[in-house]
Amino acid sequence: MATNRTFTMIKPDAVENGHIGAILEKITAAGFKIVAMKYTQLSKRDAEAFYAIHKERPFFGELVEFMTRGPIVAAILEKDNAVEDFRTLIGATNPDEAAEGTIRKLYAASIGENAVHGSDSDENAAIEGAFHFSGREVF
Ligand code: RTP
Ligand code: MG
Repeated sequence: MATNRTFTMIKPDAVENGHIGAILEKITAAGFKIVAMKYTQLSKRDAEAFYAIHKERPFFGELVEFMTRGPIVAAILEKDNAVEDFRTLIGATNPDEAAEGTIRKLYAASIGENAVHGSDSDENAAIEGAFHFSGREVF
């Protein structure tokens, strides 16, 4: 995957609350092109693997429980400086600390249930995109 891509998930809380359309609108209005997208649900095994880096953290069990409780939207997004610009668009992990107008400020309820995921590096964007999509699902 090229380094002008990032990976996102619209998390179960935002899906449950009916925010898929509004979040996709914010993403495309900010200049991101959707190059892959699916509506899916993570198994416990998927979530444990996806978030393996956090497995020693106290919130790991809660995180896996949350991320598997309902469907998500997974997508690969393309834009210059995608990883950094997307992290700016979604805002801080804790919505109380997120800047006005960011997706987490608008749609997240708590640090745990925070509406969206954004890759934190080009390397992880490639790993996370490949976790969810095969080559022929990326356009
Ligand atoms: P993400 O990976 O989902 O884009 O979020 P992030 O980089 O802003 O935050 P990260 O540190 O990678 O944490 C991953 C996800 O774990 C949950 N979390 N819960 N209860 C807590 O203190 C806590 N801290 C993190 C959140 O869902 C966070 O997005
Ligand atoms: Mg992260």
